Amino acid sequence: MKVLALLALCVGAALGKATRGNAAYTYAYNEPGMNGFYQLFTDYVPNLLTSNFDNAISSVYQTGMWLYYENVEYNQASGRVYWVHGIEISVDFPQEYSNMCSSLKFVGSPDYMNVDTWTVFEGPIFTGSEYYGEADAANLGSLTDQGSSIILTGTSPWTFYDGNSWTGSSLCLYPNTDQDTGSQGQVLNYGIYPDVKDLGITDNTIGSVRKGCWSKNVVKVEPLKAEYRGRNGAWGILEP
Ligand SMILES: [Ca+2]
Ligand SMILES: [Ca+2]
Repeated sequence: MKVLALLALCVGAALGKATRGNAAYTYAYNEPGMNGFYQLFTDYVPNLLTSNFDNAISSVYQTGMWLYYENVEYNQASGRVYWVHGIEISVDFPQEYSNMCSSLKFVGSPDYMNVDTWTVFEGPIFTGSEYYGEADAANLGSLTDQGSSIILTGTSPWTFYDGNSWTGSSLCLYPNTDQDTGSQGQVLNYGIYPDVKDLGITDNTIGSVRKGCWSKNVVKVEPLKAEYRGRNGAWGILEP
């Protein structure tokens, strides 16, 4: 039994990232205006029942980018997703959108702010499992030819290819859809792409990723629709 438990722990760790600094944290409250009970989260939580906080979150105070999912396992079953990014940003979720979160995770480096990273998600609107990188990748492991949405952090562009080992058709994405500036002048940059089909990428075809822009196809997109945008952060609701 002990071996089994340990094994489960290792697999779980591989499915998420654990923060070791202040790059990503969220205080989640069960009442609006950062009132009531709260919990501090710094890691991925695939099921908030385990934290005794399922369908409880009404407001948050956070740094970095966090995704809040209506269902467990990052919406293994289809549902809403809230995205929130910023530096010491507070968000009151609207009444009708409160008390729905059943899993959550952060996006980007676990260690430092604004590191050059890319994350490819299995489903659109950042759902399902993910593949995370801070460097070139000749394939995306189990998510090779599975990617349906992408988030970039930091300042570097990345080239995405439909073949393994940087072959096939390609395009460049920049982390330029969103930018936050903190009170000390810290900056966070994001490229938030909820559906690869909107970028001209065929769904489930991403085979490799390379740092820098190595393609003549450079994607330009409209800013992501947000519920709120301010100097130090923004947030929005994505519906499946
Ligand atoms: Ca829920
Ligand atoms: Ca997919």
